[in-house]
Amino acid sequence: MSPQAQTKTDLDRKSIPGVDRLTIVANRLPVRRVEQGGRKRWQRSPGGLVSAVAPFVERCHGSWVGWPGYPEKEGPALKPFTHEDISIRPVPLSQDELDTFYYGFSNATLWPLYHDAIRPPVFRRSWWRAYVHVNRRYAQAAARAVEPGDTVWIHDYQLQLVPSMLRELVPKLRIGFFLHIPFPPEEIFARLPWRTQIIEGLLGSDLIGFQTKLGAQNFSRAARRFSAARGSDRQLDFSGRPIRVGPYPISIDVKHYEQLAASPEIIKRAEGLRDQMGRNRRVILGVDRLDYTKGIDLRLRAFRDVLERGRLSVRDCVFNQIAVPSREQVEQYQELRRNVEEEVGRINGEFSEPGLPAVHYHRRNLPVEDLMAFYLAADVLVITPLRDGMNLVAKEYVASRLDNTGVLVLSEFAGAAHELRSALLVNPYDIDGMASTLESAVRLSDRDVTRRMQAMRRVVKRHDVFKWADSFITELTR
Ligand code: GDG
Repeated sequence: MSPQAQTKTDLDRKSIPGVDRLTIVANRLPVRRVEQGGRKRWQRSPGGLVSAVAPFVERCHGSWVGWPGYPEKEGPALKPFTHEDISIRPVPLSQDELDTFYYGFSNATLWPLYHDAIRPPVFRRSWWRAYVHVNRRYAQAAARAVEPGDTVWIHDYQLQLVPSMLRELVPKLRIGFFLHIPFPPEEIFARLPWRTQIIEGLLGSDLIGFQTKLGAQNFSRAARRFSAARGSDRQLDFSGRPIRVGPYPISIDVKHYEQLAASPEIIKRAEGLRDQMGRNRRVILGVDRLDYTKGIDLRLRAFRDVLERGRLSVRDCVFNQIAVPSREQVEQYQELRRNVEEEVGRINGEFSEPGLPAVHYHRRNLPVEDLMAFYLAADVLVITPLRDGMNLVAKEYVASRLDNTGVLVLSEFAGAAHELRSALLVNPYDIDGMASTLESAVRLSDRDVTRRMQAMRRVVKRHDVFKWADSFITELTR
């Protein structure tokens, strides 16, 4: 049975009480346009959100409102269409809207602000106006897709004004909102010139979900301070309506990753990687979007430290960094790329030996089969974000380690650290601490490795992405 067929069968056994029709509103549609043999067609997009949520929407014959993934061109607008039982409602965005709403306000204002202001957020009034305008367009597209009494689930930081805008357009809706990134502490959120509007936008929901308890608390506190909302960390009252707030940690399609990990083709690719990198060397792996929140530069700095002090050598280990290009139009991302590439060059220049590079740097988006082969080939996965909503890579690595081998080094500032307590937890700002932990990870006894991985696999298997979506929708429709 194919992974997808298996997943569908499992889901068909469940039902969603009280949900006849579900509409998802997200920045992107669940489909992307691909060209095959000179013909363009739509294909289901990969990724956790789509694989978790799409099966629910299919069963309800629901709709998905989002951007199709390319700038609007001159000519007739893309009309709604149906793809695999989901009614697709495209929201076209012009290049100018992408520059101001998406790269500007979403990714140069909100993204850094919500990640502890690791980079200074840029506050520009024209970007804010574009954010309001584009959020209204999403709300209008959603309003056209729904009927009174429907359930709507809105996703992420790009669309925080949509809950209240949509409620104004269609009052009798059940509206849920889920934030995939952290919600910052009150004193950081306080800097945002439009903090009250953002809070009031979110308060249009009936249920607001966050990755962690801390995120939920931060939001409730900010809501009480910057709006007229009153109540506790779990329930607020605003405009005469109750709004529930809580943690709903996202997860992955565990069975899908387990099936990929058992595939002979992927096992063969992993063996090939091991042969190429040297059977006697421990393989250390990092996998991230090339984003300054992910701590790639600090992790490489710690690896250099380990080599400099002679605690490990290129004969003992090799570091692989997969860095997926991301938001390259934003200046802070260009700067990060320069820093990372300089550090890789420096480490290789100082420590590589003929046939034994210290770091392999892959700046590309790999096919999922190749990514899985890296997961299987890696003795140690190093995930060291300075702040991360959850981090699905950590969970995917754990799901793919069917034989309970593999060590996870994980930042305590990733949402995943609240669940994966048996990882080797690190503070990514502490270079000495990270260097020692890297060394321990490479030298950890087999017994310890197995014990830790078994514990983490239990956690990940118990709470997969379907449980996540189910628990949110169940609470929303309660
Ligand atoms: C945001 C939040 C939260 C990575 N490299 C390749 C590749 N990937 C896939 C991974 C994983 C996904 O990308 C990355 O997910 P993360 O969760 O690690 O990070 P963000 O993109 O920052 O996601 C995060 C998430 O939303 C969900 O709520 O966990 O905290 O920041 O699935 O496998 N996939 C392929 N090739 C690659 O080279 N095919």
